[in-house]
Amino acid sequence: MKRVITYGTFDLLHTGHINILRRAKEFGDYLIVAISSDEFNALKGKKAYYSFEQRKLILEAIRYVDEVIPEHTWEQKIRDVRDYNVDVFVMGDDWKGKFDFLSDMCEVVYLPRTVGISTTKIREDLTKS
Ligand code: C2G
Repeated sequence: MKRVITYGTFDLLHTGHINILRRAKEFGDYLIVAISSDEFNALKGKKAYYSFEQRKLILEAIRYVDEVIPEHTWEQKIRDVRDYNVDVFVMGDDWKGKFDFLSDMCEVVYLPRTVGISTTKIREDLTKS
């Protein structure tokens, strides 16, 4: 059982999120998604439209996702990789290089972002329309 993990806010779910979740799952058999708590989002300077509980419910309904856990801090990744026996850590390439410190514990993969879509763009387009 090859175990994959990825992290994110996953607010206002869109095809960019679905693409990375589908592709992350292709690296193994079991995909864990650590979604940012509302408090951690504030640390990231983000205010999600959907609460943590709502984003968790939505992520758990996605066929590629096997388990959803909370992301509370930047530092928890090392512990998560260990405690969840993670084989592959996957993130979009806007994070390229930022998590290479995990490479002595698991495979670290950065995948190209889906161009032209983001939660920010959705918000902006909705505001304009
Ligand atoms: N993503 C993507 N294509 C997009 C938008 C997002 O591939 N058009 C990917 C991002 O690269 C990330 C994941 O989807 O891997 C989740 O994106 P966000 O919800 O914006 O998460 P982020 O704020 O990048 O949080 O500790 C890591 C952080 O929690 C990551």
